[in-house]
Amino acid sequence: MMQRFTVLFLAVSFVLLGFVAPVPVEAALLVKRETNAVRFARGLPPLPPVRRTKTSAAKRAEPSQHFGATKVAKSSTGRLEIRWAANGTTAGYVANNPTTGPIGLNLNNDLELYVDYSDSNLLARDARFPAPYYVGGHGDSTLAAGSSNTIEFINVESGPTAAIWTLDSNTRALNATWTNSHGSKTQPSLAYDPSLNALNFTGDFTALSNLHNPPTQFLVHIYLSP
Ligand SMILES: *[C@@H]1O[C@H](CO)[C@@H](O)[C@H](O)[C@H]1NC(C)=O
Ligand SMILES: *[C@@H]1O[C@H](CO)[C@@H](O)[C@H](O)[C@H]1NC(C)=O
Ligand SMILES: CC(=O)N[C@H]1CO[C@H](CO)[C@@H](O)[C@@H]1O
Repeated sequence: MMQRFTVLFLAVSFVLLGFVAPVPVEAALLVKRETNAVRFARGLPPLPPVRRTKTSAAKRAEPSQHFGATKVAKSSTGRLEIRWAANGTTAGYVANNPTTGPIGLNLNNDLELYVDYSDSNLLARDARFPAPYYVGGHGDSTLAAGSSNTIEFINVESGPTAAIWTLDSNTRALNATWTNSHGSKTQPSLAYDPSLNALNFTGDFTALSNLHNPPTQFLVHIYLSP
């Protein structure tokens, strides 16, 4: 019924336009306008407006899970990519180094470490260094706002100093939650010291970087990359 009507309607439109072709834009607009008029006559609401810009279409295509809480991945595998917070470019990948383990980046043609992420843990695959094989934090210092204290980013036994990670399934960012020995929790930042090629957690990156002028520590973010 509707189809037949549309065909008829198109025919009428062409007659009205006097078969002057090609006039695709006007024809389309006319059909659209008249169609809404017809819809009104039949007691229907107007058709939704045409989306004209690429931007609005792109915005609609974005997954709605960006809003609200982080979408957490259950398990995944990848390399540990370190990006400079200052500009988002890759500083390097955590190394699978036979002597220093995973404390630094693969600067000297070291192999990159692959890890399995699950249950808040990062477990090294094919580690070339001796056990332990989880990637986490080691140290007795208390991490807190206002304190330059650090905890080493290093290979650890399974347990509370290993099960600290959350993987954002959208951005692939790994976020740590560190529990201090007296029980307080903090979401530490990661600092990279290029001169030591070492990563450390800190509760207050500003306090840590203020220790040296010029600073020796750089704020970085860690991602699980394919
Ligand atoms: C990004 O920032 C880091 C740290 O400040 C710097 O060493 C590096 O050169 C920067 N890279 C680019 C491409 O700007
Ligand atoms: C997780 O880490 C990323 C990059 O380090 C950061 O941008 C993001 O805000 C963090 N998310 C949460 C929930 O802390
Ligand atoms: C500032 C700081 O605490 N740096 C430490 C980071 O971690 C390495 C090894 O993992 C230590 O040697 C540094 O002293």
